[in-house]
Amino acid sequence: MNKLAAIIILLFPSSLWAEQPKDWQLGFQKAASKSMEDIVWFHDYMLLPIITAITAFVLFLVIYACIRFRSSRNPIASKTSHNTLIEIAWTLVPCLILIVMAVPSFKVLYSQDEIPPADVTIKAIGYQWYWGYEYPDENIIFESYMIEEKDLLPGQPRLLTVDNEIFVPVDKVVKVLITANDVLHAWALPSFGVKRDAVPGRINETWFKADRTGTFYGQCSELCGIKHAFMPITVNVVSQEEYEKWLIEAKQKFAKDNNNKNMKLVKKILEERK
Ligand SMILES: [Cu+2]
Repeated sequence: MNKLAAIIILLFPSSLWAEQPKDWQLGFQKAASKSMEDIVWFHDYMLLPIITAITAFVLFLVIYACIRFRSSRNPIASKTSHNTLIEIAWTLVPCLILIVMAVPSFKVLYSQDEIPPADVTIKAIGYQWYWGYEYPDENIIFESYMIEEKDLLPGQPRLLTVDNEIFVPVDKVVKVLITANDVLHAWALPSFGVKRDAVPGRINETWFKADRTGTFYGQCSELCGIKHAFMPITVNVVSQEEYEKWLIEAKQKFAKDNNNKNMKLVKKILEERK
């Protein structure tokens, strides 16, 4: 029974995993957006069969050549060095394989690149070592730090839980503006098929449309220093009503003006100290 379960898991890895990485995971996390579904399809039904076929074919050729052309059977070695037909074939066939792969690959790439009119815009700013978030249209700004292992509540995943999570509505286009304030970071969320570099002095953009509710985890994906592994990303996908409820709370808790007021206060205190 256990063996059967193991075989099933090996055969269908991407369909079983939820929104966070699991021990001994094979394959992708479960897709939660059209664009990740396209990526999973491209990997499972295009790349994997092609890679398997090429590997099996090359293995067959190597074994065949070892047996058929072994020295005991061919005491006098052949001096053949050219075969026009084979040379044309082994140039053309890989070209055709590349063209066949390129068509769906570019389709996925362009669908990710063209951002539809956004319902929600989020700005993610990478810092050493946490993420800052801004909802520019809502006047919300906050910081999102990882929760240390000793402070985790039961059920909260290690190295993935943050203090302030992002909330987005389900089935809505979320545009993410991504930048950094010190070094290169990357904002990545596997279930949405999203990964973009956060570059200081430059704004990259991407988008996703989550097709189900839940909590989704990602991590910084650009080696950015000693605590690179400790700046996770948590996105709560909720219904429109819950999102609006959160907005009301967040506008009070994370109001941008308050933040500026706090900054003014800090500056005033610092000046007084001088
Ligand atoms: Cu980083």
